[in-house]
Amino acid sequence: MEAVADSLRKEELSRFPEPVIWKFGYGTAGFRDKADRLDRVVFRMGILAGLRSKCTGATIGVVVTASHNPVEDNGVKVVDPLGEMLAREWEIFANQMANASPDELGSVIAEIARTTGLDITSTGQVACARDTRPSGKRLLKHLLKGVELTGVDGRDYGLLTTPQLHYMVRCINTNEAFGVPTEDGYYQKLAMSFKDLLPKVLPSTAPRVRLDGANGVGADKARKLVQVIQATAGNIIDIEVFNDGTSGTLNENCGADYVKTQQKAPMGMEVNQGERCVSFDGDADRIVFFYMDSVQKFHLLDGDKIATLAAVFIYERLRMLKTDLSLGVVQTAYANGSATNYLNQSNIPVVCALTGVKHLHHKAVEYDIGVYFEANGHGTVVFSDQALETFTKAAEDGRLSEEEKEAGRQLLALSRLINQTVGDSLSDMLLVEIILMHKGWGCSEWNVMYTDLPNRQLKVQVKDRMVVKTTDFDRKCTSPEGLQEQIDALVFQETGGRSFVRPSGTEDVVRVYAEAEKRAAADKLAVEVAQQVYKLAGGIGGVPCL
Ligand code: G16
Repeated sequence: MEAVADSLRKEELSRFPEPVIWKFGYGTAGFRDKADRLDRVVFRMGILAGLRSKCTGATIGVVVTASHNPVEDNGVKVVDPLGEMLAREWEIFANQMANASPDELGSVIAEIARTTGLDITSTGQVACARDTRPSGKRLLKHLLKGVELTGVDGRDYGLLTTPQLHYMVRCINTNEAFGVPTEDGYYQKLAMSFKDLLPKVLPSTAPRVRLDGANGVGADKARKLVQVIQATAGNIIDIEVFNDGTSGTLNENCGADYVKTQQKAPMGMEVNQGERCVSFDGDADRIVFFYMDSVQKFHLLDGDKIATLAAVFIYERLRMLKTDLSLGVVQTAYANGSATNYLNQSNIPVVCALTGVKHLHHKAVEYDIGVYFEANGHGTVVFSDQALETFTKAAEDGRLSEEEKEAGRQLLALSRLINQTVGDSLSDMLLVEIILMHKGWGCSEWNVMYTDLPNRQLKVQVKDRMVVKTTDFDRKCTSPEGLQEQIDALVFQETGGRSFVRPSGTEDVVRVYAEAEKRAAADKLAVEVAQQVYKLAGGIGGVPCL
């Protein structure tokens, strides 16, 4: 073992002779930073993924992406065997490896091997992919080199959305029970399930969707998906793609994060009254919907609205089946108060988790059907084996009515349409489209399920964002001293007010969220809380404002 670790150390020194100067943390979704600081970390994550593959005896995935972050950033996310996020204990190993000095690296690797009992001589496979960032190719090469040095086979899938890579990993490790591990296999699975879910009476004209691809990898993949749907099921949905990266910059004035946080339509896309629009983020793992009404007012349908729509659709069918399967919705502190109230009133259990889909996913699998979405549009639905078995039996049970059998068939097809491994813009878009078709709704009918409380998100730059510490799923802050008291006092002044702050796990900022009954009050609360963060947590740059 020591000999292997030592040769890795020597190989690294020859590639990256400079000392380790940046401090990295495996944040909300892996390591993220300016791309030019990441070469060594990505190389080391190749080694880590190789070790993880040896340890699990399964294929591990790695995506080079910084998702919603600006184009000059990049990042690396490791994907576990069933397409889920990297196990917590390996996040700790990832941190140790990323921050070790070149001289310590060998012993860190040897310690990981000892602790996990992995056989360093075994083989394995790591599936790698990247988004469209200019730095992606260079970083992917480092990644593959790191994998190779562990004696594991590195497979380069090239340009994929993050959820597509999650899908590949799950397919490979389940011997294709989840699907065929190719890009075409992914489109075929979605297209077939979409076709299976079509209502008996189709809308008179195919739904039309205008798609903001954030100038990222999702734009081209959406076009490919549409082609496969048309070949499979005919012209049943019409999707026009904007911000496809041919002229604009990745995530700049466009994409799901921009639309959600700015609460306005992206640049690069003309939005006419009533048209259904969607925005993906840079690696297509988030989606939000939006439209303009007759007075050109912008309306956002975010992750909360998607979760509610999906949960109600599933709930109605579960009631038809009269099963005792459990259904629950997992949200984060960012969930709009109105969404939580609506679910409570609909008798659908709802719980809160820490920000980061990895946390929501863990909670969601506690239900037979767990719907989880972050308000930012990142989420999916997971189904237990028992739920799938129940739907399969119901779909074919001659003792049930046609309606009941149909409910079973639809839930089964839904479980295939949804990318259960992680939030997936393409799959989530089809999920919403099919539910809207069944309900005969457009965005405006969907939007009136409940009315969002006006809300505002801001970012505050501080010297060290980690001085902000939180508890109660981020809803209260315990440090710096006195900040929570200030927030409480400000919230107290606003009707329906709620606010919290937390350090971002993907950007070097503290995030501020505020909601209240009136738009002006939500904006005022957000600014005032941000100013307290600036004052008490060591703000830098300008004092926060709208
Ligand atoms: C990532 C995570 C999400 C999280 C988001 C923002 O999204 O996957 O779960 O909500 O970051 O995290 P934070 O507020 O900690 O910066 P993405 O789309 O960038 O991968």
